[in-house]
Amino acid sequence: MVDPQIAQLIEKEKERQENTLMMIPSENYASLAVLEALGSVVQNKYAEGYSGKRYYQGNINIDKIETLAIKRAKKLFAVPHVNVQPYSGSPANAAVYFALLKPGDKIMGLALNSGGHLTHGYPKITFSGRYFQSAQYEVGEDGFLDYEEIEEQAIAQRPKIIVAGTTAYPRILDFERFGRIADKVGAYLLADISHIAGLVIANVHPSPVPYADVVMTTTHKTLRGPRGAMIMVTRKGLAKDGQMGKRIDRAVFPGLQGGPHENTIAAIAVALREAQSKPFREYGKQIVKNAQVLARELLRMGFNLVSGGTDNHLILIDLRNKKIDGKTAAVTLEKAGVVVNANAIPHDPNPPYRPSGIRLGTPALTSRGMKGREMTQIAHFISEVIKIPEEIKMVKNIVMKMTNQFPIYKNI
Ligand code: DSN
Repeated sequence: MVDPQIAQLIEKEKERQENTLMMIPSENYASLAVLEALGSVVQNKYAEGYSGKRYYQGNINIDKIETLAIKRAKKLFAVPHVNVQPYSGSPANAAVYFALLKPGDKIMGLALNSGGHLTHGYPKITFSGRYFQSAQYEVGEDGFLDYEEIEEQAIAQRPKIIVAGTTAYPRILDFERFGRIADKVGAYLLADISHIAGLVIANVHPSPVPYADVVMTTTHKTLRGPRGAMIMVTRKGLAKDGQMGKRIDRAVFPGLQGGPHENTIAAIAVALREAQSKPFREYGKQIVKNAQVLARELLRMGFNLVSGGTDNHLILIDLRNKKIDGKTAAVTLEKAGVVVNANAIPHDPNPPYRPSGIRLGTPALTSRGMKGREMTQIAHFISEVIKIPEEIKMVKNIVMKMTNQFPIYKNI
């Protein structure tokens, strides 16, 4: 063995993943076929440029891999232009801004503590809030987006781009409405579907493609591929600017990135092939069914859920009535084998490191084949551990029994 220390740590990570309930809603298990492509010799190759126009020789196979990934993404999402090279979601959003905006232009996105993302214009500390002006919209007291208010804000703020995308919003996004608002104020619409791409494919969340100019997604969340991202230009975007695809490509390379990670791109191609299948669409539907059972049971146990429930893969619990903060709850649950993350709730009075909520989701549990029965049990585990921390050991044992019945690589 070349490196027993790392080998042992990887083995331990495998055991940890097998023996715990992975409920961070942005995480998932990539299939063995995806992992195989990711760990293949393709990673040895430099391929700066694009298929047929590389700055390095030796890309005969790489060109075919990247072309196939693009072809599959175009078909799956019904878009005319795709770039599969972004290293991940943040660089992908940076590339969209770099392509469409000038420094100082205004980005309007959902505030972080309303369930947005740092790259959606979070002020002062992120590139999106430092090199651009930013206007942030928020969810209302009921936890839902208020589209009339968003429209009023857009009219007052006149952003150059509106970002419709979330990381902790449990409800359907009305992309059609976002599209109308963007059109009204002459802004581009970027739909960041990183969390919900798999749900869009499964048809359990409306697609933004008819309404947005650009759609960005990471590839490792509900899409269940490797860690990477794709930027898609829609027909609407191309009709506005025939050069939009080229501008996006130039922003990714040479604007922001160097050599693309072609092993990741090969793994994205594999994930996209998997996502074309009927079982994947069934999987997407089951993610939502599972989340809704979990939400219903948590409500029955006296938990307050932001917005009162969920339409998608995630649930945001407001823990204030349970007299525990999100960080303490997440650390306690981890000891029982239930892995969630502490998360701000809308208008959170607590600081970001010790927020008032936890965020949990069902994409990874659903990949293991779990269904409503297990969701009901898991709601009980969560309630027990938060109510009676002395029960941690007992719950951990039951979690182990449950995870043993659902080996990760049986279904995928
Ligand atoms: N870090 C991702 C998430 O957990 O939602 C967003 O980038």
